[in-house]
Amino acid sequence: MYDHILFDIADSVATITLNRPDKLNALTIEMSQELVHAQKQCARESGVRCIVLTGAERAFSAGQDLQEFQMLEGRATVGDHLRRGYHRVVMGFRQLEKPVIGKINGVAAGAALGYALATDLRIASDKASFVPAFIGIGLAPDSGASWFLQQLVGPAKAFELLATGVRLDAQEALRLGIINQVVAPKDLDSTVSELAQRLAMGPTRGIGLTKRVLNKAVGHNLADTLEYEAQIQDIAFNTGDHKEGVAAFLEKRPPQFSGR
Ligand code: T3D
Repeated sequence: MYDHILFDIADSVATITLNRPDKLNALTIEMSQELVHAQKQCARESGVRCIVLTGAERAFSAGQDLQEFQMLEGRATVGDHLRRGYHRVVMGFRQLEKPVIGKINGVAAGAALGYALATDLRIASDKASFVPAFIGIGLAPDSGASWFLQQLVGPAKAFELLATGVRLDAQEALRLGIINQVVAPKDLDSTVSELAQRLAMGPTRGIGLTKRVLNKAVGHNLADTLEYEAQIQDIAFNTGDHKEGVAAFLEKRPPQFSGR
């Protein structure tokens, strides 16, 4: 069905794999289109309750395919290229009201660093690395890398990383708060799979609304956020999973969340 990604749904978890391993899964226009298509399917299908984003073989992704990039010259502005492709993918992950795990199996560079940071939490192999590669080719950050990094590490560190393009190993990324966990390569599949299953069995609407409120809180003051939280809680309060959670607590049994 797709040429540049793999897409698989099993046990309520959708796995999207960036799949151009001979080019370190470098990003193309076609890959962006396929990612947007897959994101829409994940949003639409109630049977999908968690999404995992990863790369095939040794890399997560080397960012924009620089050969394709050269061919684009003169055809569209870079800004339009970003708007049509990367922006839709990044916003797609942020607006998907289901948990998205970044399974960072290898290097994540340039725009692919933006994709990794657009996930909700990141589990990395200790072979993974993070390269804000934009500056290496004389570009400024895009794909949300400036926004995400500044949120995660603060402005001074974000500037240092983006202006030097330094390659961070997984342990350093963990220390800086860029990722959630580092595991041995042999444990990456099982760690992510267990987490994905746990999230997929959770109250999906409540998790989605949590994501919505966190997205909104950035850039708003406390008073506005309190009001928005109240509006969101009205929605969460009316879900079946909320009723089930309360009933299970009172009946002293584990909850059976349905995602509704
Ligand atoms: O509108 C727009 O699109 C602008 C948006 C731009 C967003 C961006 O993503 S800008 C950043 C683009 N990416 C880069 O500049 C990264 C370039 N690659 C690297 O710096 C390194 O390859 C890595 C740090 C990612 C990995 O290093 P390493 O040592 O593990 O692998 P390698 O030996 O450098 O690369 C392996 C092969 O992949 C090699 O090909 P070969 O020699 O085996 O035939 C290399 O040329 C190829 N490759 C790596 N990155 C890319 C790539 N081919 C095309 N595009 C790439 N980005």
